[in-house]
Amino acid sequence: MRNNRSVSTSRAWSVAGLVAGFAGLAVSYGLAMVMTIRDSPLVAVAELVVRLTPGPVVEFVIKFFGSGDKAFLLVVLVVLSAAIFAWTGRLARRTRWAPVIVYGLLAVLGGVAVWVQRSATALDALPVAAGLATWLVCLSLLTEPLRRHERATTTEPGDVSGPARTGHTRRTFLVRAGGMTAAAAVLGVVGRAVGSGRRHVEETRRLLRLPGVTRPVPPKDSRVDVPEMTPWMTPTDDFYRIDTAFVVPAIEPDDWLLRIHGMVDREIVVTYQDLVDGATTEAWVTLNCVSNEVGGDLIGNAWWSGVRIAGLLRAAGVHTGADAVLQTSEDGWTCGTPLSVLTDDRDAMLAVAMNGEPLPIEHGFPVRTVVPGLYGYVSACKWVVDMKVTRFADIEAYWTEKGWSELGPVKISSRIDVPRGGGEVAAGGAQVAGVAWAQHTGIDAVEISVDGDAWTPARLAGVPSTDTWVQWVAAVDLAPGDHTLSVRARDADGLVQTGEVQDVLPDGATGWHTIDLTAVEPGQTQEEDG
Ligand SMILES: Nc1nc2c(c(=O)[nH]1)N[C@H]1C(S)=C(S)[C@@H](COP(=O)(O)O)O[C@H]1N2
Ligand SMILES: [Mo]
Repeated sequence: MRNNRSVSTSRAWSVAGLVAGFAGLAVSYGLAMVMTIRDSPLVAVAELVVRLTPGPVVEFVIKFFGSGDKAFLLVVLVVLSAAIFAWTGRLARRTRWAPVIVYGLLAVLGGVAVWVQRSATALDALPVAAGLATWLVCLSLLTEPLRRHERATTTEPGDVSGPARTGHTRRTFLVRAGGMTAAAAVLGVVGRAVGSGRRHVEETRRLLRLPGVTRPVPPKDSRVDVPEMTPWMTPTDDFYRIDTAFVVPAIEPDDWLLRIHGMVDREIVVTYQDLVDGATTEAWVTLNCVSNEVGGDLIGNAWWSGVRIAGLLRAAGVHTGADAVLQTSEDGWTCGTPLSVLTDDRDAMLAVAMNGEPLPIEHGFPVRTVVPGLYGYVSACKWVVDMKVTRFADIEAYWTEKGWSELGPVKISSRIDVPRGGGEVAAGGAQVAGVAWAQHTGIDAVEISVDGDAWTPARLAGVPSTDTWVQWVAAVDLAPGDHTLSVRARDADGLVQTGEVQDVLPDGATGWHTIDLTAVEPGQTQEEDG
């Protein structure tokens, strides 16, 4: 009997800790939403964890859980928080001050995480402070009836008031815990609804008209006519997405400013209207990620519209001796881009549109950088708000801190898209098709090899410039049985894609994309089925 009661009471203390903890989190989240602060404390902590995680571990996690899928880390943090909250509840049973210290430490962690974000101001600490206050008040409101209950159940035998009093304290506890849980849930939901920062930006974006931006019209000869072949222009919805933001920045175009400073004669501040009014540059550019493995799909080709960065840098007057531009995004991500690629004749631009529409929020709305010929991690800054002309010797950027290479020129590569690897094809003549890329150098030839035999040339489709991928197609003859197909490309400088296998770290994967397939006699698959 006594045992039972103490178990259930210890559970009640855990519940007190849990309810108080989540009420605190809900208040900080709701307030962050209402104040349209992108980083609620939990999100800020998640981003801080990723920032402090070594490169190879991040790479492994991306590989294991899929890029872009960050929900996993948030779930881990919520579960971890729940465990800590419950534990503080049980701590409160023994000492009143221990949970205060634990909560204080957690609040400091949340505060620091919010603080390290570039755009954080003193106001951004308010949600954390309010969360902490809520936490402490809720915990004391919940533990107070529990303390009374414990005193009541340990009174001397014969004290008749005991049972009545414990019934009363239990009710008080349940009513308070239930009320707090409901209030926390309502707060979270209301905060999300009221703090519609993102929805408002979504609406602004929908109504934007960009006069200089034209519709994408892929060159007629850019596609090989093969069923199931990847489109040459990647539809915006299918375009790969990579970033470190757990909640993407929602920036009103009217609030957006880009500061160009550092080793320049005069600092420049660019507004969104400046870009809309400026001379529009439009180009097809294939963007790819350094983390794209051989045969991978972290690559896409789009029609970008924007303003050339070279002109802006010229207006700022770059000092001799500078060799890099440190770009910073609204969410505090950074990359170091060679000054040379931003000032030469390529279409390095501040893009405002993708495939003829204002940039999607996930792809950097309202403004991002696009630089042909470089991996995204050293050039394609989304939500860009700051460009500092500087020297590579003086800077570190988000991914170089984690062990990725300082320079990230795209490596020549090629991929087989049709047929898909691992499947069956009809024996006899077959069409093999795919893409190859060496942005800003250009692809001169693509060759394929069946079962390691001689390399035979594929036919190349057309391209508007050297800055996009090129589609290729080849006819092969496959005898019944298992086969492997490999592809390699040669660039306009005569460089042949190496077969030497290298991992994506530190500067991009190498090796030939190779697929396995089985050629079957016509009718054979049906026989197997029957
Ligand atoms: N602000 C910000 N910009 C960023 C990143 C990021 O994490 N944050 N990731 C970069 C990387 S690694 C790549 S490959 C490209 C991907 O751009 P996309 O998501 O539009 O395809 O964005 C780059 N720009
Ligand atoms: Mo990337």
